[in-house]
Amino acid sequence: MAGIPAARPFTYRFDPAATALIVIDMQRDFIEPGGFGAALGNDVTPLRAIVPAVARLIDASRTAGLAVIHTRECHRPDLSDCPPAKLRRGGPSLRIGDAGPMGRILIAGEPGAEILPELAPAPGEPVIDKPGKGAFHATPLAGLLAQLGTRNLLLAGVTTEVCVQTTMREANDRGFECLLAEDATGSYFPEFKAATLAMIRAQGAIVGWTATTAEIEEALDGQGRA
Ligand code: TIU
Repeated sequence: MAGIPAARPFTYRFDPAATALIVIDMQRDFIEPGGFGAALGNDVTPLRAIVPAVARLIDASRTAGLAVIHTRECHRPDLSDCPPAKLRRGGPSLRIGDAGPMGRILIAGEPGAEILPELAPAPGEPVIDKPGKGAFHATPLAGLLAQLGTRNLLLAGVTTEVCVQTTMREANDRGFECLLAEDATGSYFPEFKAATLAMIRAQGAIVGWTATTAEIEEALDGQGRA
C-alpha cells in the first residue's frame, strides 16, 4: 500500500497495482491556438503551462507500473455521436465538425483531435475516445477498469472544471477513490480551477483528494522496483 500523507483534505492511500492514471483530453484542439478551445473564445496559454507536470506524472506512473489511460474528446466524422444540443453550443465562428486550421474541429482522425506529441500514449496504453465531457459516458472505460482490477484513479488533464471534474464525479459515483493532480490539470479560467479543487476535497473529500505532482511522485518513487 502506498500513501500521500500531504494530500488534501487528508492522507490518500492506494495500492499501485490497483491504480490507474487517467490523462484527460490533452489534445491539440484544447491546447493549441486555432482549435476548439480557442474557437470558444478562450486564451489557451494556461493549458500549455501544465504540459511538463503531466509529462512527469505519466513518467512516474509508467515507472511505478500503474496503468496509464488517455482520453480524447472527439466525434465521428458524420457527427452521429454528437447530440444536436452539444453541436449548437459555443461561439458561432467555429463549431464541432467545422474546418479549422488543424482540420475539422473535435473530429476523430483530424490533427486537432490528436494528443500533444510530447504526451503521446506509449504502445499498448489505452486511448478512450469519448463523445461527452465525462469519460464514462458512452465509452468502454468502466469495462476496461473492471478488467484491470482498478480501484483508485489518479486524474490529470484538461479542463479542470469541465471534462476532468465530470469524469472524477462519474468515477466517484462508481466507487473509485480519486485523486486529482493540482498542477497537472488546467482551465481557461483560473478561478474555476481553484473552485473545482476546493469543492472536490471539501466536506471530507466528497468527490476525492488533490495533491501536487511532486507529492504523487514521492509516493510512487520506488513502487515499480518493489
Ligand atoms: N470547454 C472546456 O473547458 N472544455 C471542453 O470542452 N472539454 C474538455 O474539458 N476536455
